Amino acid sequence: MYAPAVSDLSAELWQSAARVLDLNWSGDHTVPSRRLYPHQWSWDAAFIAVGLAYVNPTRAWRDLRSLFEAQWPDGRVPHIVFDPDTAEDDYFPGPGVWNVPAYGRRRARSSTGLVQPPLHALAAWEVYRHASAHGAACVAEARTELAWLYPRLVAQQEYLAERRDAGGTGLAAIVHPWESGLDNSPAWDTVLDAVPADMSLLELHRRRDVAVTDAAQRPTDEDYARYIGLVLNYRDGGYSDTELAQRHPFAVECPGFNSILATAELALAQIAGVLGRTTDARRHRDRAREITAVVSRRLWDPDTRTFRARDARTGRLSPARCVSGLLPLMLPDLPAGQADAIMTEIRSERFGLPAPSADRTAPSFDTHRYWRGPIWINVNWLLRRGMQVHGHHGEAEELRRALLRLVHEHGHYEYFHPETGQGLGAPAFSWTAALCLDLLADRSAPAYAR
Ligand code: 2M8
Repeated sequence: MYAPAVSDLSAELWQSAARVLDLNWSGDHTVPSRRLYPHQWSWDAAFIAVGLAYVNPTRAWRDLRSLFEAQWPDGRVPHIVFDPDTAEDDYFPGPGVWNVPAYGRRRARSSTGLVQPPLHALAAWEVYRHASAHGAACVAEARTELAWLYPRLVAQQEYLAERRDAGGTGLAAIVHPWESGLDNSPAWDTVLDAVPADMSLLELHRRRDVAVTDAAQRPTDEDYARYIGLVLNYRDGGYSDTELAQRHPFAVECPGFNSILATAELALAQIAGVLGRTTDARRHRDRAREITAVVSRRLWDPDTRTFRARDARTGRLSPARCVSGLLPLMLPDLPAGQADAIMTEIRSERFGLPAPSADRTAPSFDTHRYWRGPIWINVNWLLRRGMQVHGHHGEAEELRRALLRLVHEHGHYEYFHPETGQGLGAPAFSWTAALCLDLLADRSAPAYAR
């Protein structure tokens, strides 16, 4: 097994992280957590591949392939791909609720109709970039896999850019909080207030998450009633994106999601370069610049000098300051004044390092509840990349060490109490383990070609 030589490497942490990934390998893909999330999740697969690049690159490619084999004909990559060997009752809402046909070659695997942040191009690039450490056979494998993935990654971007531009602004809108990956973030509160919470839906369908995790660490029943209502509305419209803003009560432009969308274009430019597609590489870089310009213009609140989610239906910015508003830092072409403002926000009492998922000083801040306060490793990993992109190497290193200390002391939990560090949610959680491997190896992030 490959182990990097870094001074503060904890052999124990490395071994335990690799063990978590082994434990969660299903034989076809890696599950986020055996008990809580027994299927394959989209953006989890990307973070997981970043870690597998060190310990099992073949499995990293297998994970990505497995996800993209379930891609829809319209290009969308589903947020969950269901494992046909897992019982309907083991996850709610399961395949019976979504009622999606199995797309692709592997006909038994159905999926949801939602998406998640498109991090896969970045993950594929990271796995490729690391292949040479494993020898010539791995480099050859990586080239084959990149060539297979490239057109699929492009189709994923096209779906988001063309079908999800609900506001006609050049940004992709999410149609459900689950699409952000930051499910019950306060960023969605004002939009969700206008979505009816039909509690009878929870009598029809029993929540499984609160049977296996502490309910105080999960979204409330009211949140879930709204989530299910939104799923049913989108499903009953045939998962169509036509006239979204008119037909669907939730269409939101998230700064985190769109920053990842632009980052994906930069990773695609690198991949196209390796595949000898020079014109495509230029086109991807142009797209990244275009998306960055719209994020910078449309999701920026000049009064508070922060990035916010925008309701594509009403045009209103969310009043909540959340970790998603810090993620435009990942964009190399973000104007320096905005990047500096994000760093000021990170250093303020509202956040600090590692960054909690939401503003510590807001009344909605909750130290235990899911995306409303706890610290998550994945968004901090993205923030660290942003700090490197904008030259804040000292703080990026401080963050790397703080994240490793947190996991070392408390375990590979899904999320962490923002004051005590206590592990919350699922133990033995895949992306925490996977990103620990990357943080331990401490490869510096690439300066993206502009
Ligand atoms: C959480 O979301 C799922 C729904 O997609 C859930 O709560 O059941 C989120 O943290 C999401 O970002 C993550 O991808 C998923 C699996 O880890 O869990």
